[in-house]
Amino acid sequence: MRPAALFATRRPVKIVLLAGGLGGARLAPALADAIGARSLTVIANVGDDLDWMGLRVCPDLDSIAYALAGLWDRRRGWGRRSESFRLRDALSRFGASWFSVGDRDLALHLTRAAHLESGKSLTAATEALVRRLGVRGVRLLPASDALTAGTRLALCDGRTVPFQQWYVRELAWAPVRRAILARAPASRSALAALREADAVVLGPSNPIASLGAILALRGMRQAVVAAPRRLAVSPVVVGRTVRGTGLEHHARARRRLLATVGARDGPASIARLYRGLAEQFLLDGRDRSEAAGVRRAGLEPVVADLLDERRLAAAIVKWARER
Ligand code: FO1
Repeated sequence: MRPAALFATRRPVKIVLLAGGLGGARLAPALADAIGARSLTVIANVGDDLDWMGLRVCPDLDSIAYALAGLWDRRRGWGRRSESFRLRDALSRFGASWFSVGDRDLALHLTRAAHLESGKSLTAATEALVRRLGVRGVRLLPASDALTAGTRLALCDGRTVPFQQWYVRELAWAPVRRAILARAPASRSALAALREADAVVLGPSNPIASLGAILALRGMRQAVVAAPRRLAVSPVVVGRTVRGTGLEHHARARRRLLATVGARDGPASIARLYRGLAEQFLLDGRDRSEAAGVRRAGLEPVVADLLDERRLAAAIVKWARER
């Protein structure tokens, strides 16, 4: 007789990934390939959302949607590939275009506006958009359907500004005193996905502006903690040099925001922010020296290659399947 264990079918593991734009767009497609698209749900930050020319723009949801559809502009780190900016250039004549919306991207924002105008929730609008982009299997959910104002930042110079003004218009140069995160209710779709999850992954995203904004939503933190297994992924690899203006900009924003809670931009310090939320913390092999600090923060360190998405996804799936 054949040994039963060899032929026992493995129950699919349901993973929920909480993420911002850049970290989510890099990891979600690789994770979908590694675990199977139907086993993955992504809950995206909406704290970065803005009202642009009367249209709701959702940078994090959209980056992840484009990435899952194979359309994301990886080099730029936002928006879609093969983009043109004729509208942006035309708008600049009128002195109003620090936020560069691409021509093709605009089609998505207009369609979302029509869905929202017809009474659809952001969850339902996102589902319709993602389907039209050709994404199959993976569910992409906004962290909230009820956000009326996104993240605002109280700057050290005394001003309080919307997140995108600081991040895009001012390139995240101004030191920040405090991030003001919205306390709107978490979306029912996100809470339902978390209830059904076998494993929750706090993605390699900004711990304040992305994950902090998701976790600040009403009901979210309790739903995450109730999940059977929870892993946080370091958003930083200390042992590599960040090159490229886009990545430097992103890292500067993270450093500035971490400083508001007295944290440093390194795995051990970031792990401390996830104490009581995650049980394990995934850090890069180049940052192995931080493992003891991660353990002192109360999380069990797991080492993987964070710069190679395929390997990172494989390490997450291996962790999720461990019992
Ligand atoms: N980021 C920029 O640095 N400059 C832009 O002009 C810009 C425009 C933009 C338009 C649509 C969109 O979905 C995202 C856009 N982003 C832009 C990126 C985005 O605002 C940030 O990367 C995230 O909010 C930070 O997570």
